Amino acid sequence: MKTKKIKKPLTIDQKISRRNFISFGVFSAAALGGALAWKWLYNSPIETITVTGGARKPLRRALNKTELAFRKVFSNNNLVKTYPKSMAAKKVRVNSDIGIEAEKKFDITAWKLQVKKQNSEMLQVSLDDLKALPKTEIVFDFKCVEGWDQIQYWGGVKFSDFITHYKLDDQAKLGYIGMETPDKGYYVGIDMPSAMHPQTIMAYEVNAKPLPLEHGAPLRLIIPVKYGIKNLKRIGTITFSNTRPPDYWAERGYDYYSGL
Ligand SMILES: Nc1nc2c(c(=O)[nH]1)N[C@H]1C(S)=C(S)[C@@H](COP(=O)(O)O)O[C@H]1N2
Ligand SMILES: [Mo]
Repeated sequence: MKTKKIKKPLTIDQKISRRNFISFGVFSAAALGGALAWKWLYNSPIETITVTGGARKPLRRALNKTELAFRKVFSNNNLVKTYPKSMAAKKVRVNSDIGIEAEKKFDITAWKLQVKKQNSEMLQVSLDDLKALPKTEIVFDFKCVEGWDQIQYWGGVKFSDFITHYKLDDQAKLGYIGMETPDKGYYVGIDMPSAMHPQTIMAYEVNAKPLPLEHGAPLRLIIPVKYGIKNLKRIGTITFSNTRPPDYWAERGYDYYSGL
């Protein structure tokens, strides 16, 4: 007769050491996995600096995938939260001044908005022309990637109204707009759906008064669906294209899309 081998029950101490052994194994495997993943990322190539720059290629791929996912659900029916005027900051924060530095000469009276169509036709629009269009006002929470936000009150011409008025609808069928300061020191690229969002305005007022120079006089972009970096101060030129226009901060590694 065959005798069945009877498993001896483990003692408490044996159970504990067995569990320790297993958890140590799991921990080591996880740690090794993490280390290998890190090494893989660390050794992965850095993207070529074009309109975006500085990130490891896999990370940029992840950012671009995220952008595509967000753009699929982005809708111009979704509005950013707005606030009563009474909640707007009286002292509006000034952040940075790239392309609008105070020591640089700028003749505000000579300024005209340069609109460059894709067929390289040029349109020149004065501030008075823009002020003659319906005014749109917005009070919203302005957010900077550097970690501050402030409820602010801006007024100007809705970008989509501007497009309609100047019969630029064919240009608005392209994928992007580019904007740059008159001195070309600061520039942004913006996907067309965000530019055409009903809360996107080209502002010439803050707190119901003409824009001060440090906030981008005579005209600046206010695009509540994006972080502050895309809200270009002192618009010189607007361009239209199907490829991503150059973008100051994207070239320095920030997310091109920079949506909220
Ligand atoms: N021309 C120009 N526009 C700019 C910037 C800049 O440095 N130069 N900084 C951007 C950033 S990072 C932010 S947060 C906002 C700040 O706008 P504000 O100075 O009116 O608060 O402007 C954006 N537009
Ligand atoms: Mo910012």
